[in-house]
Amino acid sequence: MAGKPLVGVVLGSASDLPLMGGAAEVLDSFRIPHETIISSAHRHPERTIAYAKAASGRGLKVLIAGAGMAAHLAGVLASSTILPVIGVPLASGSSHAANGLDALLSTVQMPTGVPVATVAIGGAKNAAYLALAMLALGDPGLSEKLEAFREVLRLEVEEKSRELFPGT
Ligand code: RP5
Repeated sequence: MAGKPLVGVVLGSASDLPLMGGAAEVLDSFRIPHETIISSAHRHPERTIAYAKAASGRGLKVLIAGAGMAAHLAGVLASSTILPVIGVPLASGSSHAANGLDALLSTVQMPTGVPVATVAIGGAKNAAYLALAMLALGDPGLSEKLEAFREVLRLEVEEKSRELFPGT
């Protein structure tokens, strides 16, 4: 999406891309400029910290971090910026033994004062919707679009109920 990015999506590895594509998809559908980079809390902590430190000055408003296994990416980003950081735990990597529970706990269990807003395992789309809700606080146009989107969800529920259970 063209324009100065407002949302930075950080992937712990190129192997996370297929699991995180939903975030860009949602941001694109609301025409929110965003960028994606690959970094790593463990393989390249310096790059991760430098990205987080520069983020606010570059105009980014929210960071989304997707990582699997011992997923400290979102936490390391949060250590180095006061921008809101949304963590997406992923069921990824060479070991599927924990099905993403390892990443969930690594992402969500942050020390007091340095929060990571953690979504569900594989919740890339919801990370983007949460980022949109944050951006909408200062953007009435986006706020209206989100309201309209929620109305579509409500109508879909009613429609599905009518279709499967006539008269409801
Ligand atoms: C994590 O380890 C990454 O976020 C990825 O989910 C997982 C495996 O990475 P690769 O070995 O596929 O690069 O740091």
